[in-house]
Amino acid sequence: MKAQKAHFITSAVNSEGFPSESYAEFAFAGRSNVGKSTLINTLVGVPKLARASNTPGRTRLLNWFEITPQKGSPVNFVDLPGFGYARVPREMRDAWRPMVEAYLTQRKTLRMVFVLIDARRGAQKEEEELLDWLEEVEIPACIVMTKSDKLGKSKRKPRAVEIQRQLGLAQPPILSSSESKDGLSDMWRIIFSLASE
Ligand SMILES: Nc1nc2c(ncn2[C@@H]2O[C@H](COP(=O)(O)OP(=O)(O)OP(=O)(O)O)[C@@H](O)[C@H]2O)c(=O)[nH]1
Ligand SMILES: [Mg+2]
Repeated sequence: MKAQKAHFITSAVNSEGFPSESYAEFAFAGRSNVGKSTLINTLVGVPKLARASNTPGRTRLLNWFEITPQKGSPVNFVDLPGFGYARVPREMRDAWRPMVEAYLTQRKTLRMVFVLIDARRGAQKEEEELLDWLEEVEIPACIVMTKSDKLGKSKRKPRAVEIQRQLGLAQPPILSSSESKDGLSDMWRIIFSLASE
């Protein structure tokens, strides 16, 4: 799936900087280096839309992108700052939670949070806490296991089932890869169905 048009809207650190609510919005959350920015770029088919890098902690702001798919109405994607990177200064780490929670609770156009988990690392305390909190505040979440290309083919499905059990999910997580493009069509299906509600 290639978007017809995609552009960066703005970055923000707090609600004063949020752009006005417009199209249905989808946020990408997860540990630093899990592949949030890369997944956005791969979904959209524009390699350098969101800045991806080998340096964890790269995305420290909330970044909005407007995506116009070939069919259907435009949507916004939000690249959230990553958590769990030890070398980020303490004040940055402490700022993460209020910044992200303010966004997630205030945004009326938010339809779903894709919570990314590295297929090899699995879910740790931080991911479990984020998922518990999202459930508590009734924000729909969808788990995506990234970098599935780094697992052998025969290990992928069993790993997804393992994480499903660990997190008590109704369905197994989506297995995604920016290399093989696995999982992207499943994600688009979810995005389109929620955007058109
Ligand atoms: N093999 C493989 N590598 C990936 C995949 N997705 C991301 N990567 C690599 O993982 C690294 C981190 O990716 P980013 O997209 O920058 O991660 P991020 O979650 O945005 O990180 P922060 O901005 O620090 O929170 C980069 O070197 C990517 O090339 C994938 O599906 N497969
Ligand atoms: Mg990033």
